Amino acid sequence: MTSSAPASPATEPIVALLTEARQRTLDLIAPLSDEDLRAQHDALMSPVLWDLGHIAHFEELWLTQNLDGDIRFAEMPGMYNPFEHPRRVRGALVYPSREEAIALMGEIRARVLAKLETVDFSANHPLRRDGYVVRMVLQHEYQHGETILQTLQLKRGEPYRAPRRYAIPAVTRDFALGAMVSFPGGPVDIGTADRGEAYDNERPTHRVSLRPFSIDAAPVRNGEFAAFIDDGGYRRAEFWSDAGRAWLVETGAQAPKHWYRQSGEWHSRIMDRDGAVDPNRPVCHVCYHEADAYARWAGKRLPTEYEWEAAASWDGVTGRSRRFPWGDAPATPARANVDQLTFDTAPVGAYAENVSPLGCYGMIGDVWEWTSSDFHGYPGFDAFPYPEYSEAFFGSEYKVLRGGSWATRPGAIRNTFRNWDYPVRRQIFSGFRCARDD
Ligand code: AVJ
Ligand code: FE
Repeated sequence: MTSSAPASPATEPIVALLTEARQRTLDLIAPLSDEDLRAQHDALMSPVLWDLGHIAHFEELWLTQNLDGDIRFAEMPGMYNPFEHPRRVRGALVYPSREEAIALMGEIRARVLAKLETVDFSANHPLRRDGYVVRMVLQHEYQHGETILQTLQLKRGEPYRAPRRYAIPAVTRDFALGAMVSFPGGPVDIGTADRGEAYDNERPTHRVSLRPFSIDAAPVRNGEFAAFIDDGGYRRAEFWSDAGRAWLVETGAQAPKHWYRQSGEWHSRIMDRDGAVDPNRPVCHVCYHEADAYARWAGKRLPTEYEWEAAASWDGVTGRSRRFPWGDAPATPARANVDQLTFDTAPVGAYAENVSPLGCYGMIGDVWEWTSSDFHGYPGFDAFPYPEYSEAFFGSEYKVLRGGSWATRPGAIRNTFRNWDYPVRRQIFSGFRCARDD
């Protein structure tokens, strides 16, 4: 291959971000055998080779084919189109070898980098302006990294062994069990007008008026959740909604996913680490119904996504919303338990900066938090740049989750970010905190 011209000053940071995103993807899969990459480990998850091919083809679609002119496809045709091939059938597709998959990712990337040399990101084009489309592709790779980690937690055979780890800081702040903070009610700005990185479902900013409420100062912890179980939480119908009871009957669940009893103690396996659950870490791998039942047991309820966002972002002193609980500075592994490489939740209070103006700890990182809200477009929602990212999923069958998890990359989380899943799902790194009316 002939060497290309050096990147222009405008594309240099973008190239560095793309390179870093790819390095992380390759680091995550490095410990996996060829069989691990090809297998469908769970009906809910794709073979990792599917994610790899999909990452590459999505990038090719948006950063070569759709970069100028009309958008020809929203998702690429062929085996890596998620709508043509739903997850449960992806195990039956014919995949390239690991070497071929990685080579294809590299070939597409080389073409993308060559193309980016010629792109004018200052142009008044909604896809290119401020580099939006590149950040969309970056976030897509970040999100599939979290998806791959969900698969690895579920993987068959030998547990996944992490390639390297970030250390979790020591706990320096104490949050009393069950402590709540009060929001006085009144108008708050929800969502964002940002067009540089936000998804369409985060826009537009809109002012809502909230009634006074209290919200847990920390996510619900394993020790608290164990108390719910010990109190017959999974057996007492009064705590469960109709749909929750149906889920209980169907699954026979008695504890969060990956928990098991050993000599009278709760243990869990997180990747390749097996041991007693830490009572001070946020509970993880619970579905919406479990969160909802716990809240009822505790005499509380789940927050709406507006309440959640107000508690994470609203600065009553300045009367404006922050991008992150600590301010507008980006998420980093020092500020919050994000970026995958802790490979676990962290004890509450380990990230001293990770507190919102209202006094809520850990709203970014550790676990996605279930809210009581269905996933809908905000008033004035405008699908951009493709309806298959958000709009295709609007409706009452999905619940919104907020705040990202330990497995979320910093570039793919902020106070306004909205995730969604079915209320029965617990393959995601999901927990919750409770609220109540004041
Ligand atoms: C936002 C996490 C629900 O994984 O289905 C990845 C992200 N969209 N590729 C998903 C996504 C297209 C999406 N979630
Ligand atoms: Fe995707």
